[in-house]
Amino acid sequence: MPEALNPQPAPQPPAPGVVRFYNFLPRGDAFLEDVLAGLAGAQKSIPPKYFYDEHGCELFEAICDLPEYYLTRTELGILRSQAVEFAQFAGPDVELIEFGSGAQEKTRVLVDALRPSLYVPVDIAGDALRAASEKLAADYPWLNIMGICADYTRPLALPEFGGVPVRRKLVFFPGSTIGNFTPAEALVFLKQARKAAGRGGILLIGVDLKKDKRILDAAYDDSRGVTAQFNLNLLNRINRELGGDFQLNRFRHKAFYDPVMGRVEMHLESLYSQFVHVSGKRFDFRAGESIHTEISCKYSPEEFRDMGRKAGFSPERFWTDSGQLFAVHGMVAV
Ligand code: AVI
Repeated sequence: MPEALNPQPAPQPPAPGVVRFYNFLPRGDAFLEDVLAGLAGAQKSIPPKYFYDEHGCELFEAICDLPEYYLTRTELGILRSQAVEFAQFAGPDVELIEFGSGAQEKTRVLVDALRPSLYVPVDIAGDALRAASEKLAADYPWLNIMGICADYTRPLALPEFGGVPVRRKLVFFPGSTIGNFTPAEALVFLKQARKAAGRGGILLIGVDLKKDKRILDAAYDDSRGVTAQFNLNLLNRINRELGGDFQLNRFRHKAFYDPVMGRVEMHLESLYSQFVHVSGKRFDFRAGESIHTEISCKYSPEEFRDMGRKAGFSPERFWTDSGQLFAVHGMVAV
């Protein structure tokens, strides 16, 4: 056969994606202010967002692999098995916004399924955000990425990326991180997510379900002590970054599910009567007194749908695993 005189041009590889980063972390030392204010309260407390220094991020990754910590693998299982449905639900030309993007393992499932026009990861841990986004860009060279280093528990206006087709925004908030807010804070966050999604946009959110106390107690106080290290690392971070003198062996990790409140509480309990300094200020502890470091609220499907409605969403889809341990809600902004 003679060769065709007018051969078709070879298919072109997709254009390379553009990767940009923005830093919206406030100047000044919010960490110091929050720690000093938290330790001065009647119930001492420190916000859980400060767990995530470099070592804290590594410890959290290790928690996600623990046999007792069912949340990550269960949610990943739901995402993998429903990826085609998510793509139908979202449609083409999606801007995928992810709050608390972390290691971006779950993101990859959505990027494969949705092939979004733009991916916008938002995370407080700037170095980890950059490293994970650069890895993602290497694996998906066509993907446009706009990384935002920010504290998304505060109001945040995302910059326009421009130049890419966007028909719909999809806000992805996996991992049941919503549980680390009080219900009142969660509602504020959901209203912000509603704004970020815009009318007709989608919220795809992972929410841990209420369940047997024994399963939850073990998930937050694992037999290898990784969650204990994660909790105690907060004191190390204070020592290093804020001139603290906590002695880690004088505190213990304490975590339990309170079925009445529907939440896990994590504390660092003082083993002795003692005092510590942070940035030159003295704080006294009674033996048994604790620093409250985290709540992890669990929601029944209906409780969470109600909260979504209050925030301006129409709850339309609900996916769970065979053991009904974890839920993924699909809600549309109205
Ligand atoms: C990030 N967040 C959803 C985790 C949780 O389950 O509340 C943090 C965590 N704390 C202890 N183990 C994991």
